[in-house]
Amino acid sequence: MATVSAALPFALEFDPTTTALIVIDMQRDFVEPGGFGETLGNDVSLLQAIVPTTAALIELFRDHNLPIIHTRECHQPDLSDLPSSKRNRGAPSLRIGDPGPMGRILIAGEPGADIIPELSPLNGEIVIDKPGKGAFYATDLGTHLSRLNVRTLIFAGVTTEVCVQTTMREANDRGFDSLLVEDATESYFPEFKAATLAMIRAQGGIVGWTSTYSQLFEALNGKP
Ligand code: TIU
Repeated sequence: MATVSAALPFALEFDPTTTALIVIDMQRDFVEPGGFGETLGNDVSLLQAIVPTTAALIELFRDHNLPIIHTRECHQPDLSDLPSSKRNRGAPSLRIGDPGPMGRILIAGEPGADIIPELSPLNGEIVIDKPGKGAFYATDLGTHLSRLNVRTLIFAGVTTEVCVQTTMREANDRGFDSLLVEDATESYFPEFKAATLAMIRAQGGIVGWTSTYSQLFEALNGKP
């Protein structure tokens, strides 16, 4: 067993052999200019700050030979998995499926839907394409986690209050213990990130735990 002693709202004890890392939607469409995030009116440069810590977190799991799952929010080229409510919401400069500078916005197989090169999955790591904000909805994520006997999920990625929080809540309802790594997640809205971290930890960890990367590192490797 390992313990993240400084996790909030209290120490998280977990078994590393039944733990996986899930990196949510670190795609060019959210992190780079010209993609989905920017068409929604966001300053995507804010998200770039977490890339080095997220890369270190992925390396930590690779070093321990623990499962790593990468997700990508994207849709089929024929848009058959895109509800009209999602396509038509708001007033983006480009809608999902429209051609943009990184290919069609949020479409599987287009350059914009790729994970950013700094965090590219290695062969053997699981990549889940998901049509929703939550990674369990309409995917085989649950099947992978049962096959791997995973009980604890460590979360990273973007955006904190949208796809990360939605997936963490889905995981919570399915009986997983979940910890979000604070410096490996980001939002276009700093106040929403802060609120999400507070919500997760509130009421005795109603959704799960939070910690920093170095606190998790210490739990897996001992003090540096
Ligand atoms: N818009 C926003 O903050 N997020 C998303 O649309 N998707 C994810 O969070 N991945």
